[in-house]
Amino acid sequence: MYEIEIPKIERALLIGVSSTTTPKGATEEHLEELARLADTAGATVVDTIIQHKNSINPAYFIGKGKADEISRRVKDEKIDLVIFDDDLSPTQSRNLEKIITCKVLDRSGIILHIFALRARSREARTQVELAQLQYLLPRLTRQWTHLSKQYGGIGTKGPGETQIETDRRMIRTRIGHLKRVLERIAQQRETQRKGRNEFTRAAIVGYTNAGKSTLMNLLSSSRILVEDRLFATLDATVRGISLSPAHKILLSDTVGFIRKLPPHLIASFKSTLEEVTETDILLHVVDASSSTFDEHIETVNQTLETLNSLDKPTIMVFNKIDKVENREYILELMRDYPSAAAISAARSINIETLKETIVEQMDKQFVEKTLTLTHQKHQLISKLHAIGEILEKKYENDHIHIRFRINQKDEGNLRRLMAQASQ
Ligand SMILES: Nc1nc2c(ncn2[C@@H]2O[C@H](COP(=O)(O)OP(=O)(O)OP(=O)(O)O)[C@@H](O)[C@H]2O)c(=O)[nH]1
Ligand SMILES: [Mg+2]
Repeated sequence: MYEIEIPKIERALLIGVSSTTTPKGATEEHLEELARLADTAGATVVDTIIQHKNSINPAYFIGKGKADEISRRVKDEKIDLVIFDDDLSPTQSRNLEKIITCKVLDRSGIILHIFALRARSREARTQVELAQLQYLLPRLTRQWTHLSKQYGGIGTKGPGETQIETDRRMIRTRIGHLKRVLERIAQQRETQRKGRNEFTRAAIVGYTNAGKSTLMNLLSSSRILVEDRLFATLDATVRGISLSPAHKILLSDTVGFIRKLPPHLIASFKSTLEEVTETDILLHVVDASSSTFDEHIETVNQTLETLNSLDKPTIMVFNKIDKVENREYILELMRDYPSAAAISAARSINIETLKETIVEQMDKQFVEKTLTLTHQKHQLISKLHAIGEILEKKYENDHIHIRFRINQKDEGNLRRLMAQASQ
């Protein structure tokens, strides 16, 4: 698998830009998050630099003078890596790498690197490699060359071809191959999903590190990896849970979102993210103890919008309330989001309330039906129990009148059952 290399002793310098639209305070918060990303990737942050600039330099992103200053610091302070919080165009990265004589990465580059470090399953590894190669293709400079060795000498240099051209050609071939592999995996997933269609499905979504996997583990008694690091989860996990005899759901936990999640990643993680797009209910988990949680909500909503899932029935779940000292603040939150649940997944606080909220949401998706059966068909009742909740049974002469509730999704099952019974 191809990986963007980070040198062994990774001393990193972080660069952010503030402007009238992004004040210094906001840039500082973004850089704090970038420092966590750098730390997750294994680098040590030496310093952060903020430049105030209202217009972006198309050639260097920051001003040329600033780039020269960074270059001097890289030499003097033995920096191995310069990370920009904003995404650099391929031209900007190439120009900067000419001035700054160490590796230059942007936010997308570092996120891709973390995904590569964390990907375990074959699917996640394939998805990450595809996103990395698509990111790399337009940025290929001399320092990335000799990929041919990595791919076992397939397609060695043709006559008159430069090394960069050879590498580009090989990357394109590899991208084509990875896309085909992912298509096959997507088909398998689709088949698995078909078998689960009759259940109500809920997906836990939210900003990275919000506590999604902690909540999943609590609700389903699983042991998914929980870590105080970004992007602990890259694979989707699905578990069946029973909230009440009539309220069974399939719950999935999946990859977290972050500000400026690279579009290549969203595209290549399509099949994992389908756990989100194919769901009936979303549980949007928010770290209520974060000072920037509004921005997190906004980012998650924007990502859901790109996945065409913003209009799904959503339960807001404010997590980590054990870390919020100001009680008044939580009350205020609940006034702003009256149908939300305020919980602590780690301390198991208010989990029953959350379950009730999910049940209420499910009930909105249920329909009430009545049936009249002859006594001979009373064995149908036990089958009805399996797909719905019986609310009332009335015996009258040789008939039974039944009033029951059924998930709209199960109406197909009901029709099949009735057809069998009338044969
Ligand atoms: N204090 C406190 N910490 C929590 C709570 N819920 C989760 N955490 C901690 O927050 C960190 C992240 O939790 P995870 O469950 O891994 O978060 P996630 O949303 O799955 O994160 P990614 O998979 O990385 O996107 C861990 O250190 C958890 O122990 C909570 O209710 N209170
Ligand atoms: Mg997780």
